[in-house]
Amino acid sequence: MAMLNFEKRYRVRGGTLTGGDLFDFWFGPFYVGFFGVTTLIFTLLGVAMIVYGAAIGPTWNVWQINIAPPDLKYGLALAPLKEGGLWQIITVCAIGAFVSWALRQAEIARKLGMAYHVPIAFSFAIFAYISLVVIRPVLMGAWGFGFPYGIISHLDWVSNTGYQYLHFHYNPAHMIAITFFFTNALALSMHGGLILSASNPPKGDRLRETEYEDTFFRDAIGYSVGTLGIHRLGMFLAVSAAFWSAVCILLSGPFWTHGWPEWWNWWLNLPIWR
Ligand code: UQ1
Repeated sequence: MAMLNFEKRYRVRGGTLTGGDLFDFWFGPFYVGFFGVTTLIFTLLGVAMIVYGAAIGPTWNVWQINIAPPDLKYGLALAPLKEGGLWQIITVCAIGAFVSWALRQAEIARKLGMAYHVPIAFSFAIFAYISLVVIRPVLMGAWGFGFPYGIISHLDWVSNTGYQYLHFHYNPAHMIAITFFFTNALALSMHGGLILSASNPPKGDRLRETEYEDTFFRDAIGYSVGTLGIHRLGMFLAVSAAFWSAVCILLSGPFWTHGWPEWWNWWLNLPIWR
């Protein structure tokens, strides 16, 4: 791939978080960096363990392949490889790869003199994953509370875990998370639609400037959040969706063991009804 003419200007040494000049170069269009190498190592190792887990399992059907966490009897100890040990290694590799990727994003941002919004946003997704496979299992005393790695099996885990709390939709943090996910989709569809409608005109027609975007929403709802504001709103909504997802599962078990519908009894128990 030909290097874009402006790339040369931005391909500068330095800005690395560790390792100095080690791996401070590009491979084709990709920045390598220390954390590019660690991402690659963790990913290759993790994928190899997944393939090994599939190979010693009963099926090659991609929907049914399942690598389960250790039995609850192992608590927070290391388990034998074929009894959840693979799951533990894969989890370490996944976290290593995700964190490496975030740090690589941070190094690229530093090189370009940009702020850290991208790695910060990504870190919320990492936090949500770590909540499921590390923080909640540790709080509950066993790695067996982590979710299994498999397409169908992780869906079954979500369903089973939900039913353990009778009706997960009564979890207030789950309600907040869903509201953020839906509002995020609404905001992105409005933003994507607005930008395309103004800046991607049919052949022969002219492009409409930013003022048109503001005016559209002022005409429609009397308010425009602004061209910078919509991106602040977008990041807030997306990051909040991931954050409250993590909160809703961390509450379930470590801090609330009954059915979630029961949680709402606080309302019926208010002294104002007596
Ligand atoms: C908006 O007001 C705006 O500013 C002009 C955008 O920037 C291009 C947008 O993308 C959107 C979607 C809006 C409208 C959003 C709200 C919350 C009023």
